[in-house]
Amino acid sequence: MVVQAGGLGEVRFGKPGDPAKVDRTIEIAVSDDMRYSPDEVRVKRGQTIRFQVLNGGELRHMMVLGKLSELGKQAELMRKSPGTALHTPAAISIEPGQTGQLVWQFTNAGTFDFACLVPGHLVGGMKGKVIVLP
Ligand SMILES: [Cu+2]
Repeated sequence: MVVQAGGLGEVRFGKPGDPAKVDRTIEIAVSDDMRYSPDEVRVKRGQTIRFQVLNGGELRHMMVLGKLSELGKQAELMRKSPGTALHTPAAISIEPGQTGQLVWQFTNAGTFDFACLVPGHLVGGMKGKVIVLP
């Protein structure tokens, strides 16, 4: 089954950013205790953010932007069918010991979410918030 990017609502929370026009870099550490640190970030509408995500654990982790309800559905789908491809530009997968980069432009104000969709991780609490200020 193919899940289209629109299923994660990326039109509401922004679009892929231009790596040459990054306004701000935000470092986030992930670990096998199913936490992002920090797990809440604040940005301004229109800003292009480079998320630099360091996986200090021994498991693979992900950072997928979206709305929590949709991320939860996607996580459930991936748990049931582990081969399910995730078709959204708003996602990175980070191998243990690696740093992943996700450049994203937040075009609308609001509160959005991010989560790890590796099976069992979101239900284990692996999620965070992006607050986009007007
Ligand atoms: Cu994870």
